[in-house]
Amino acid sequence: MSYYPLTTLPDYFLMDELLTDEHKLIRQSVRDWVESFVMPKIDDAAQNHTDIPNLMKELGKIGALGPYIPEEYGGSGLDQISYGLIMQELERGDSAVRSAASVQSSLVMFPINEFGSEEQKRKFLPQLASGEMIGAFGLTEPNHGSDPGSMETHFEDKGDHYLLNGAKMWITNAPLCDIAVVWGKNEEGKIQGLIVERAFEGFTTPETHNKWSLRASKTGELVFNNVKVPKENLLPNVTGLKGPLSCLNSARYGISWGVIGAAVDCYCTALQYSKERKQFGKPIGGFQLQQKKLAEFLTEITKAQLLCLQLGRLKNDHKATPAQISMAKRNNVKMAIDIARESRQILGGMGIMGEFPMMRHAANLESVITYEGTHDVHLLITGMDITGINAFG
Ligand code: TGC
Ligand code: FAD
Repeated sequence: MSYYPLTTLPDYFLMDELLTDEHKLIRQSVRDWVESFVMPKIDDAAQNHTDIPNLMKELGKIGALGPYIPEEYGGSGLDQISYGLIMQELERGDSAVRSAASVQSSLVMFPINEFGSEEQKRKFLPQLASGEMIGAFGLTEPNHGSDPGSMETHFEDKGDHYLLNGAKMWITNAPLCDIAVVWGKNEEGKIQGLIVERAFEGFTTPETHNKWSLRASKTGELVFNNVKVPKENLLPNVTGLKGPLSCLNSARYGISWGVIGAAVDCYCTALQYSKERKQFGKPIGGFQLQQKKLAEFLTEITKAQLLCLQLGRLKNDHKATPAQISMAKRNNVKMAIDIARESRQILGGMGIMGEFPMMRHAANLESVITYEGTHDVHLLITGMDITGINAFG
């Protein structure tokens, strides 16, 4: 249990005035759920390198899975700012909790809703929305991470089915998943998406152990050894790398909000502690060096909040570009990991204890700064956008 219950979100520039009552209601209900369901369990889960039991079903109950998916398919039909606020409050608890919701919503439900057939939508989306069914997203491979366009996973057309071979690595929820949206190359070398179901013969999902980051999240591999995939499990409405990358736009957007939650958890903890801890006869929050840290934390959090709010508006109007999303993901994750590391020091020795969140958030954010596109990759995406020159190759 954390020493300090989740407090109100710092709102230095009165951004709540720009939110609707529905936004604030959604934010509060997720915050209350995180405080009552997540906080009592998260430190043990992270210390013991295991996930929170029944997490996906509980996320489904509070409407955190696919919130922007139409209600006819089990979603809530909410806007993008609502999605961002949900991610923010989940990650205040832990990045592993937000990760579970990100993957389910943006990497599994999004492609089925965006690129799937009506049959696929009706078969999979309601169970994914309720959390009855857990999904995974297979893009990264042992030899291809930042460069998924060079993927080796491939499938052949065998008349009444596809034959899938290959392997994916670093896959969130792989050991738990009932289905996986897997990206592979067809016989023409074109990238397409297949919905691979756990029951398919030759499909295995070994777990990755010994992580020091996202310890409360199950990570693993997706291994395909002559897996027969029914033709009706191909996502019919997208071909090319833009398929998986469109899903990443949605997940990256959610992360840019989520990490504000982690940063706020660290900032609020350090601020509270700095008022209570006394050294040399006065609160450490009264020393200039510590006030400098706290003032800079709040400045950076406020800038990140404004960035996300405007990005959410652009996304609501379908005007957000992949490069804008990259800028927000890169900026906000760096903001959060810097605050997590720096705020830990304000607590002195206490800062390394599990009762306080900094070490857990800092360790988690080492994954977050790498996955969904590394810190470098997002810089190059912005660079390519402003110069018109691809600096990846
Ligand atoms: P490039 O030649 O630039 O583009 C190929 C095609 O893709 C299109 N495209 C995009 N479409 C939509 N959204 C985007 N963000 C897009 N970026 C590129 C592009 O328009 C083109 O379309 P077309 O029609 O002309 O074919 O491709 P490239 O091979 O040079 O690679 C570009 C690069 C490096 C930006 C891309 O490969 C990339 O983003 N790499 C990073 C990989 C990544 O982010 N992996 C994440 C895996 S999933 C994950 O980490 C989940 S973590 C779990 C959790 O979230 O909790
Ligand atoms: P690499 O691509 O090998 O990068 C190594 C270093 O090289 C990085 O610093 C990178 O920035 C740098 N680099 C690479 N290319 C360039 C370049 N052109 N210019 C400059 N620098 C470059 N993937 C999924 O598909 N699904 C998931 O659910 C998923 N979940 C994950 C969960 C966790 C906990 C983690 C850690 C990863 C997860 N990933 C997932 C994988 C993640 O997306 C990759 O780790 C990420 O894309 C980076 O790929 P890589 O690890 O192979 O690093």
